[in-house]
Amino acid sequence: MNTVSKPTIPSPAPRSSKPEILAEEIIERLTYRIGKDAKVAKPHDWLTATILVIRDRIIDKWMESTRKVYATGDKRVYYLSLEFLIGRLMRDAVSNLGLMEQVRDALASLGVDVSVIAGLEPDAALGNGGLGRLAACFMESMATVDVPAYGYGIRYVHGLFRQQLADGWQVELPESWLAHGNPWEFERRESAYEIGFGGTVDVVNSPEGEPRYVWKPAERVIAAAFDTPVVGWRGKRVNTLRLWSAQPIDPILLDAFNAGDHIGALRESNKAESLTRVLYPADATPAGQELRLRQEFFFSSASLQDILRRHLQQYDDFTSLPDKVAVQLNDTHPAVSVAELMRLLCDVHGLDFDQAWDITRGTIGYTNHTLLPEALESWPIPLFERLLPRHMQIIYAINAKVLLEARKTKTFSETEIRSISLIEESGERRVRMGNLAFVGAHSINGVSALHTDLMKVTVFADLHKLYPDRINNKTNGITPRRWLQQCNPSLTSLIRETIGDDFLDDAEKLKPLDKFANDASFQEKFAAVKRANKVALSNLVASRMGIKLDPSAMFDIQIKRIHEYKRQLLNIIEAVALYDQIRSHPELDWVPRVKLFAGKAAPSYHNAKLIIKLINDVARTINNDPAVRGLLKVVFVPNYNVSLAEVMVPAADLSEQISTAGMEASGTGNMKFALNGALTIGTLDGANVEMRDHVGEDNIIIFGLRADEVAAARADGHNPRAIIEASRELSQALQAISSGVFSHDDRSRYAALIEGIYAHDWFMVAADFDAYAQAQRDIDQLWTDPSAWNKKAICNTARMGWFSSDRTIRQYAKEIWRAG
Ligand code: HBZ
Repeated sequence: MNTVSKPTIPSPAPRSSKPEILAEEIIERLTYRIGKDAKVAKPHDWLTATILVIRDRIIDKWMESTRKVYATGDKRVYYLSLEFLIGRLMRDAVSNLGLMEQVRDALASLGVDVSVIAGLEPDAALGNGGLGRLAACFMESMATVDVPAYGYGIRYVHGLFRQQLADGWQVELPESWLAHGNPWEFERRESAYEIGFGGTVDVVNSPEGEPRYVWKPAERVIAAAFDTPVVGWRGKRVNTLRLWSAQPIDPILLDAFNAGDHIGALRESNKAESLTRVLYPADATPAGQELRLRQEFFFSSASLQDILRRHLQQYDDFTSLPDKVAVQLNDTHPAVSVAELMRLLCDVHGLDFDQAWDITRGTIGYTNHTLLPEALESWPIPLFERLLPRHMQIIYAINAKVLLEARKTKTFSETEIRSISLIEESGERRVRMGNLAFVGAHSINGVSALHTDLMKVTVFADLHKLYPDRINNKTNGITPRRWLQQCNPSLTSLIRETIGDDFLDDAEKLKPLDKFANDASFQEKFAAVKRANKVALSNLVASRMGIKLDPSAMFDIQIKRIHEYKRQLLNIIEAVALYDQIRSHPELDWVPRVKLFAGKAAPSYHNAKLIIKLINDVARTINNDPAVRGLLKVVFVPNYNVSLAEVMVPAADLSEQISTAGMEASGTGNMKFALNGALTIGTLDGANVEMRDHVGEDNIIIFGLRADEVAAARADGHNPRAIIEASRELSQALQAISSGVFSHDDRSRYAALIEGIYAHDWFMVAADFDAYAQAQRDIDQLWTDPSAWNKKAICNTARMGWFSSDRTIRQYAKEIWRAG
């Protein structure tokens, strides 16, 4: 027996947060890690050195957090998401550690301006829109409310494309966030797993006579882990975002190379690496391509293997899995996890099917983010079978079990049974990933109250009838650290001076601000902050686009992905109508407005790209028309991303949340604007409904058809032509656009787009136009009374605390995960 005792290894001394020490360490990193002399260091070198110093302050807490969960045996939460739209991390980390001033002073003592280097940090855009940003807010909130959690995703080499405008058209350029390296991440060479694709399934008899299935994949790649620490507010807990990168098993085929086939020698390597090279840029329609299914399985399998390994390291077997592990699926993108967890438990770890099924369902939860039937993922059976033959068998077995259960109740018609099935049988046979996620989860949640109610009567009506206690609601939230404290430091200071610091730890403690809504001197200060934020945005627009904005005009902002259901088209048609009125009635007192838009269109979404072009065509015409006298400006700010949102959100007077009712699952931009004191013009859709309940109906401007009315109009054959003819303003605006008033170079450019409104008006643009235009004029009226406006704006900030993602995460932890 080895009797040599292990030496006690001392822990490193805690790091100082004194500016002098920080400065010393920055120089140290610059010299010894980056290999640069301070005299020749470039701004990027200073950024990297600074991040390395900050990172050290996170690591102690990170290790402490990991040790704690081992010691306590607390349940761990795993958030599986194909997207994490994290944006920049430095300000977030420094602010949550409470080191803002110290880092600024340290850099200043070295002659470096923190805001300059902070602006160089790439904006990590590993996501498309709301779903990816929600995952990022959740990561920060899980650390803040002390839930031991891991985010699992893909380390895309290229995130969401950069958007440029060429003559008003969207052009996509590659984005390379890793070009200067990524000082936040740690590569974990020890955490690598094999991921298989294709091949065959062998059946062998176990000694007990049970058949055992052995999947023999034809292809294999390695999933390698890269970890990024995520710091919660006040540095309480540090969780891990673990992103997987695909690597070849053999980096180079030496035989081929030696035989002179230099390209062929790298074929395997290229193929593996292409798996995690780029994020699919579609945000509503499923990509439907083989590479996408490969990405989905790749990260699901790697994550589950990692989870099971960690569990076995601490516990004897998998019976305790549902008590110790919660896996949350962010939409259906990781839904293949249901079949993969079954495979790992049965085929690899030898559990029997029924036991594995109870464990799987006890462990997995599924969040749905859309009701649009065309947006629900499904995969053609031949493709699925070829890529994942064993998973296909498991899905058939699950399906048989579920359908038997349904039939046994004798309450389902054949039509209902067909809608419950995991297999779409009409037309091309396909695997329905939404149904797979539903049956494999103990909890299925929607992301706003309205969305959850609609789930029960639309997409999942029959599954809900079979499993009536599984659907639940978890209204989305946003992290108030990034979306108030960091993006709006002046408003944060003003609030602290006024009601103290409690709201920093609990956003619902913004409530006392309500008492100042009528206070003239507070109103003035609140308005001064808003104005300063508008000046900052104006400066950005001037420097990026050469357009001058008047900060005393109303800033009316719509920023989000470009989509017909989000109705940027309604907004721009109303701008055209207003333009027409300003020209016809120059004698009236028009309220000066700047209409700002930003957002990306999926590269293959023709109408969305056309809407961008239309906004730019209208902008050119209006902004150059002297008859408008600057009363109306339209600006499309290119390349919308998290960092741009952080400047635009605090600068908004009016927030446009105008989706066709019933189509926006929740929205989260709506919450960011209202928290920062913008008034919302919106439909009763998604979380707008609950925002109205919280801020009060006097403090939000609601217009248009409700979800049930939209459904009824669609069912009863809505007649847009009649509606258009009855509205002079609308018909003139549509006529102008479709006849080429804004597109002299191609007069028919918008004919088909506008014809869609006349022909079917699926998105209820015509149906809601008059109500929208009227609401805008009411808003103009309100603007002329600054005190009334400011009062409402203040009430919004005071009453939006409930929409903190801390509240959302606490609800997930208590009601779904039973963790934390
Ligand atoms: O998820 C959004 C919803 O549209 C929005 O209402 C909600 O607030 C948000 C968070 O719950 N959905 C998305 O952002 N969806 C995607 O980005 C997406 C990405 C890839 C897909 C499909 C959808 O294949």
